[in-house]
Amino acid sequence: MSQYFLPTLKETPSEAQIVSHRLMLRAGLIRQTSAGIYAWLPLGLRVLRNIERIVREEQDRSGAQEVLMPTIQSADLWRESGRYDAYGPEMLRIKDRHDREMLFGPTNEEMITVLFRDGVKSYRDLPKNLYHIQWKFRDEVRPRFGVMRGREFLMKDNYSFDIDKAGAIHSYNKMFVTYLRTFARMGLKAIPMRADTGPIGGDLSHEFIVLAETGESEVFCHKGLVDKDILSRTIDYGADLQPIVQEWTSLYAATDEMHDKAAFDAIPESERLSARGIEVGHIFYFGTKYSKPMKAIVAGPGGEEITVEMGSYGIGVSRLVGGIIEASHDAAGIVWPESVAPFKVAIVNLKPDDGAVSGACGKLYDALQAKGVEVLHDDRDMRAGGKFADMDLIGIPWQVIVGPKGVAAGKVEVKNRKTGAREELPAEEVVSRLA
Ligand code: P5A
Repeated sequence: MSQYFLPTLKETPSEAQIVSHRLMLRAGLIRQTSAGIYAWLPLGLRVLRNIERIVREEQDRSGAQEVLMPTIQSADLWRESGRYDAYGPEMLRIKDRHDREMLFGPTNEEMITVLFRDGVKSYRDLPKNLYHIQWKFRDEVRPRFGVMRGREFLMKDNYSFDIDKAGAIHSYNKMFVTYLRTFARMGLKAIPMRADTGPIGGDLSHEFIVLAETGESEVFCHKGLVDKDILSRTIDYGADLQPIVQEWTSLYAATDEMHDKAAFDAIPESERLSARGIEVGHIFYFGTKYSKPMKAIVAGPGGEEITVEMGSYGIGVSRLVGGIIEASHDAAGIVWPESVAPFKVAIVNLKPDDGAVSGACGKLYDALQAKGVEVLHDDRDMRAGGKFADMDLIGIPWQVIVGPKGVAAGKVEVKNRKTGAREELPAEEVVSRLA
């Protein structure tokens, strides 16, 4: 840590209105560079990458294939679908040196449709599901709450192509289940709720909502969904996923745009929940909205022309960093779930100028690293109180506290950030315990 770029703040930044934004600034995860645009500092970037990794692993597991499309797109591409004029002031429109109209992509339905159209000609090549993890720009009217509603933000977006509606619904269900798994792995309870389709289009859509008082969305659901275990078991993606989707959609859950007051009021009052939440993911089935005007057509078994059925699926990767903090923090700071934590273990060196203590810390550091455990060593020359406060603020799941008395007795103290539980352990046991 004496060498790490970790500019923590003692004061609460006045511009931050919600706890995750305050903690992200205080813990040195991000810095704002323009309204709604952020630089990721080393600690924050590690969390962002961990979230990305989980998203990627679950996409790959579902059978989706990763591509990488550019951030800059041509206006003509969007004229093909008719969305160039429809999108409005949220789109950042730019001109290149030849006066050609370009834009910073707010989403990629058009671009992927062209890639598909040029690459797939026969029904035999279907289904296809392509994803990428790429920066988007939306010139939001009110960028706020840090990375929660940014103007530039990282999204995982994927796009499914099927021969018919039944196939497209299967792809939709697959992503529905993939999202349940993805968010569960991040320690989040994200509830699928019927949602409005807005500028993306279509008539079937779910938002994945993490309940939080500071959330921007107003939502209504059956309490049974909150208590329900988000599934984390292995899923056979080839199998019929309808029963799992059914399990989640048979109880009432909707965002305010789709809210059906009469249906909600029919639920016994003690089982109704109206709350606020954070939209961490959003999935859409929109059929031929893009494939028809853009002529994404394949040849069917008899040579007939088939316009492909599509869906698109988004996860707010950068928003999730804030969302996870909203769901997991206490008065002292962030409490990272292990799966996304920037480091799993932090060694708190209470006396860096004491050779025996620093020697013990160095040995522990090397041993943990050799076992593949991500570890941070607080070797800074400052008083213990400040170190403990910083460590709780940045939220590393396990703290190993090493001081002169313990070292003399061959012992260290291990503290769990989440529970606060402390345990004295022989130094040589720490590695096997934490690895
Ligand atoms: C689905 C993927 C789409 O754009 N097209 C491709 C579809 N959906 S969406 O709902 O508009 O966005 C997907 C997710 O991106 C996150 N998100 C944001 N995160 C931070 N700042 C923003 N301004 C922002 N806008 C959207 C959300 O998590 C959303 O669910």
